[in-house]
Amino acid sequence: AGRPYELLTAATVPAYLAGRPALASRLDPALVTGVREVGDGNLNLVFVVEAAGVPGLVLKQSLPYVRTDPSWPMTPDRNGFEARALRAHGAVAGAYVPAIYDEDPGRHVIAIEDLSDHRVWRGALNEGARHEGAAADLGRYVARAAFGTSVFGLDALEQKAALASSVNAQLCRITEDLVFTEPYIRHEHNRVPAANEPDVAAYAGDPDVLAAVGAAKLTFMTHAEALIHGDLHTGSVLVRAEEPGTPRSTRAFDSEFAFYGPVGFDVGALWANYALAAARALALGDETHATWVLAQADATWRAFDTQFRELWPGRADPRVSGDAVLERFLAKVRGDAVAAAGAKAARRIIGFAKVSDMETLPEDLRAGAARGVLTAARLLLLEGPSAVARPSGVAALFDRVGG
Ligand code: SR1
Ligand code: MG
Repeated sequence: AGRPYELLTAATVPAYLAGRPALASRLDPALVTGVREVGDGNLNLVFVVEAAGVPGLVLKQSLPYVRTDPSWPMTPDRNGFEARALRAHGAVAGAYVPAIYDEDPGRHVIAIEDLSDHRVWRGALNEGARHEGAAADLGRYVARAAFGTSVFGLDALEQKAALASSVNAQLCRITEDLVFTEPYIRHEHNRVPAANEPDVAAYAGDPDVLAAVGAAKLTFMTHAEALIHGDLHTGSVLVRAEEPGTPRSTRAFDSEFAFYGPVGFDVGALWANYALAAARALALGDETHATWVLAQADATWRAFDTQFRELWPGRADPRVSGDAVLERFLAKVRGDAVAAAGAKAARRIIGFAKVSDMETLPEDLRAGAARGVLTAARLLLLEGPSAVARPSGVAALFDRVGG
């Protein structure tokens, strides 16, 4: 067990601010008008600090256990990884992440930019809202973070030092278990409505699915390409639509799972969550929204591809890394993304961490939506290479699922 530390409450936050010089100089504790605890994820405490006449800020504190299951211990050091990722991604993709103001390793607190004028994308998608440009922004975010933290953007010695200090073993273990293992074995974390039990048995019992998931797990565990976000679902994205006088903004937050891993894992996480949002919309009979959501898969990919190609001429070591290397790398990312998308979609149906896209559907619609997601996951895992060759990628697969 780690050293005990004091958890914050809304009442103790102003005194905490006063004791942190980096924060007190930014936000005078006397100006604080309110503190709200808004954490709705599986892991952390999140406090929005509001102030009179000056920008507020957000404090995020790691609990030493899983918030949604306090009997499950979890290293609070994880927000050190988040701090490192916010700084590294902020340096190369600053438009797409919250600014970080302070890191307190003793109490496992980070202070970040208040983005209360944004909303969590998952909730917006669930309501049928369409944030144009967000999917492309995320493609650019993944590309800039991937290029800038890899051997393409860093000197080889610098990149190895960054990699060594970003080994996030305990959080990676969670993904290895929850995404790539538990849905395929009998496990107490798994929870499936009775109506979907045959669907899950067919999916998880298919040896081809298992082989594809095993290969994707190996990729996740061994391909240290770049400092990736590591948990880039739509609940880890804040969006603000463009309005007169206010530009569009898209920010990836909650990067505590960041580590040097396969770039395709981040792209695939987005695709999986578009699939979940689309399955919800289809279940509710909103084909227009489902079609829009699925089109976001191509939007993310095209923006990723374009941004990465734009960065390529600036690569650190072009001596033997010509354009053929670029083409091979992009094809690999796409293949890895398809497999990751399959695994990430299925885990939300079978495993520990469910998503509101499915959970807030009326009971009678949930089983059909979950079945659709599993069918899509299977197609993604089994038809990976041929699926990615098709121009409309994931959307084509969903056309088949829908039809
Ligand atoms: C115990 S953590 C469960 C999940 O929450 C995070 O958002 C990750 O997706 C993780 O797998
Ligand atoms: Mg999270």
